[in-house]
Amino acid sequence: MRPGEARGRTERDDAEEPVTDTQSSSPSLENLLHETRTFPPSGEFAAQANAQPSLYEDAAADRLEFWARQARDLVTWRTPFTETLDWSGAPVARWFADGTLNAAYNAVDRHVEAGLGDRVAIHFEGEPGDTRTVTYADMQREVSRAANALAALGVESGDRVVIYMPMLVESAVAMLACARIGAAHSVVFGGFSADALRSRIADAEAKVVITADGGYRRGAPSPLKPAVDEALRGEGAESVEHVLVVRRTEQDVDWTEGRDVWWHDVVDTADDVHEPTWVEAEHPLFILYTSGTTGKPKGILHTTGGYLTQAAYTHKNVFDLKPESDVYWCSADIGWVTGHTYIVYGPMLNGATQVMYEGTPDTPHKGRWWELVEKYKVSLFYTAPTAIRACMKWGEEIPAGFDLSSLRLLGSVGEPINPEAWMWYRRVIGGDTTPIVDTWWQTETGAIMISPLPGVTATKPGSAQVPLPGISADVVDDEAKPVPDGGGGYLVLSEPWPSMLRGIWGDLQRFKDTYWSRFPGLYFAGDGAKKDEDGDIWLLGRVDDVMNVSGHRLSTTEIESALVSNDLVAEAAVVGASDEMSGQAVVAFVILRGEHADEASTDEGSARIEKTLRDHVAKEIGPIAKPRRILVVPELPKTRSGKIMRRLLRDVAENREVGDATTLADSSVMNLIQAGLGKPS
Ligand code: 6R9
Repeated sequence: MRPGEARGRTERDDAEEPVTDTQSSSPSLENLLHETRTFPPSGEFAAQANAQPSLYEDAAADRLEFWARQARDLVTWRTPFTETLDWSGAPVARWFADGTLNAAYNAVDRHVEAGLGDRVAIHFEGEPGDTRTVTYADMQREVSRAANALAALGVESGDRVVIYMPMLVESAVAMLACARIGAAHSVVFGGFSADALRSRIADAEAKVVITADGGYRRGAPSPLKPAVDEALRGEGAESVEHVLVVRRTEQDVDWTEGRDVWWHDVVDTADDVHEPTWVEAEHPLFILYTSGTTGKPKGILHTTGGYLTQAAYTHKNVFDLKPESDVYWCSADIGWVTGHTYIVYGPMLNGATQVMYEGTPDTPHKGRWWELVEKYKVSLFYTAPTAIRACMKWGEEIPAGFDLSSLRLLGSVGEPINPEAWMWYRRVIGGDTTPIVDTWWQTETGAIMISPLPGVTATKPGSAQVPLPGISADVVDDEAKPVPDGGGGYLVLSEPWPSMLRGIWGDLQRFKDTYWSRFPGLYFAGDGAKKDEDGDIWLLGRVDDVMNVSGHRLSTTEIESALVSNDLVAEAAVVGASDEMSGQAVVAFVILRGEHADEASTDEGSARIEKTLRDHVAKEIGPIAKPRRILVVPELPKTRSGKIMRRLLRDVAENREVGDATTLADSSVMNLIQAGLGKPS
């Protein structure tokens, strides 16, 4: 198991995990909803907190005025806006639309202009132990050089640049340099395969790809550039004119003359002064691809003014950031939205000092994270439940060996955090005192939406609790009616918010269909939720065909199509089975093509098939998507209309008695499946 940044890290990892044979030990929903422990803020914390109860009152009194005030207070505008929200083109919102600004100027330059140039922006720690300290003045020079270099490579405002990088200072610099010249960045997680990279490059029609020779993972250099070369050899990536390569590991790389350029050749030599391109508030800032319910990833589009406003507002209030004294660390990878909003934009907009760490939490030892907390005196720490659960497994004596007393607030994101993990996090990492903020949000929402406010909310283990001031969220039933306290249903967002997605790149209809058609006028998040007797919201996981493995979104359909693209497979069905460590684990049921069916009859043959298919999925999508188990079956359970009944397969995968199978077209199928797997039907 490789726990990792806030979005987990298992995907870069090929480590086999033991098959979980027992039923998930996670507490049942009923247990969750009877959670009675609460932790009111200490008087001391409340007195110094950025967030005060009046924030809720202000937002309730006039929501739009509230957001306009945040936008004016937290963001510097080149041209002030006069209109807060234009919802006439719903569901595509326009926030602060007649204002102009620049994201990189806001994240970097204005701090230097305010005399804070010597403040550390990033304490970088490489996995091998190399370090680099970057001040805001350094950032300004570096981002300006990179912006000049990109412009010299022909990148213009409105173009797209794909960034495929390890966790390096240059990754943040690259993102900000794009923003500085008005180009949209599209970061593709470094653990994704060449094929996944190619389809994203093609969809975004990127002009430049920024990458590195490699990065350090688990004590060894891990190459990246070869995947870019492979991606660009395939069809669909013709838009790419240049590949800009950061030297990190000094591994040998293939070089395409005229196309490939070294970062140190063109960025380090560029002018360190650059006038930002002032853009309209609705100018695209980035596209980030995420799994949907179909096989094709969605390019989630975010624009500038509203996104920056909510990034800064949430980072300031949810993490209680005091930029003069705090050291903040979000363990996410910049390949995920958490890394965008809570490493690059939120913290830097607020002038924070942060830690950025390249590697894995257990290299060279399982106390590496806590060693870094001690070394940099980290005070605010943000990670994912999957990482917390891994640390629980490693044992509390490991964090106990380090001085964690600098920590004053802990955050969680990516999946529901079970109360046990929440309590462990607070007690072992937080010294029994730190508030814990369990933050619910999505790539699509751009920034945190539901979370306790530290210093204000009495926290409750396992619940994300309340919409932030300015956010309208609710839980509704099938008829879109809000459920009463104690009831369950679907999580919806009922009013537009500044950092909301502005669409799916190139596919307005899919944007409308995916989020706005289930409940007209309401944004459907795809998550099931309950309201407890206090009205607090509990997230219960996805209700669509999206799985959450170690906090990563994976689509069942995407993995199914990867499996079927292999010659061995006739048909495949994928389910997310609950798993103690990773939340969910990918379990695939496959029907082999006739000529291969016999091969699976021996243990050796089925092991070989399983390995071939797991490797195939890793190649098609990335190691994160590798099924934990592959079960060869003679049939798949289908309804009369031909829909696979994944619910029944989930029962099998979780070793439960199979539920109601009466709507199956052929009721004997489940018996056949069970018999083939050696289980009593
Ligand atoms: C930020 C991020 C979004 C999905 C979301 C939900 C799950 C995220 C959560 C949570 C329960 C939390 N999720 N945070 N579930 N409690 N605090 O993770 O974005 O990768 O787009 O995933 O993650 O299911 O719908 P993204």
